[in-house]
Amino acid sequence: MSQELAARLREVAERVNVALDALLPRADGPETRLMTALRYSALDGGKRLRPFFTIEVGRMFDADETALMRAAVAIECVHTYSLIHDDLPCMDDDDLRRGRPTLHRQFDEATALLAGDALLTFAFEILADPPTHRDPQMRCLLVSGLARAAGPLGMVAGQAADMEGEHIGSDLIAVTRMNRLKTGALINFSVDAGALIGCASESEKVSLSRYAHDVGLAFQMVDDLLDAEGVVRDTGKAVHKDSARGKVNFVTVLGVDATRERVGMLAAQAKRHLAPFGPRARMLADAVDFVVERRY
Ligand code: GRG
Repeated sequence: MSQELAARLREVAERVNVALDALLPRADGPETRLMTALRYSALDGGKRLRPFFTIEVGRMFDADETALMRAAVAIECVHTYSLIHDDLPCMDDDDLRRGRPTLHRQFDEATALLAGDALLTFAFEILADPPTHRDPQMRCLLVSGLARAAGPLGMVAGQAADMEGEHIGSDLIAVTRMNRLKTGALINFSVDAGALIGCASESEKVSLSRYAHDVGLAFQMVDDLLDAEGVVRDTGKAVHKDSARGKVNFVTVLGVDATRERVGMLAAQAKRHLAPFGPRARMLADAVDFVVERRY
């Protein structure tokens, strides 16, 4: 990873943590346990890759930093909710996330369910509130864009398809569709939100959305490679889960070598979509290498 990208990722992660800490509700009394749980999951690190995409894309168009940060925080709230719910016993039943006990392990199932619900709904409150953008139309576009990416025709549909793994079999098209929805839709929106807030032109939005499409797929393929070949010390979560549970993913369908080859092709293609932006998109191009080379 280039030193400049490492510094940018660090800067975004630090600023996202500060913004999340300031925005997440605090309460005394009976809700204290829920609020502590929210903070356990939302403030416990993670790469903050989706916020990075929103902020970095927006900065290419000199977009308002407050709008970018609030959108980035909302997207990270939805991402965190999805991880909390995905880890629950009724879904993937995982004990480890980001190198620590999963939320239901640290607290209890009901608290984890509520913390996920709270983060999901809070994301839309953040986007809809006037400080996000002076133009209500822009706030509406952000709300509906995130709802579409995360909802019944987006991430939730992908998760449902993932749970029906045996019906997907080893059909590469079905596996690709499932992952486009489960992981790709939110990554796409994180890029699209930056372009939207930055008032990018229609052709710029299309190029960036194509970039996000390819990065999202490559990201998931690398996730599957890490599940097959990674080590818990690096990933901070259990590995070899999919094969052990009979789940389909890119590696179970294509094998390690062909998956890696496709990651390389997608990475090259993603960078080509950045050509119209020239050196302005240098960090987005470097982020492709980070996605491909990551060990966690
Ligand atoms: C429960 C509705 C619902 C959806 C869950 C995203 C998801 C759908 C499940 C997560 C399972 C998973 C590991 C998917 C693979 C891709 C992915 C989202 C990995 C985690 O994202 P990172 O690596 O996580 O960006 P950090 O910890 O860095 O934030």
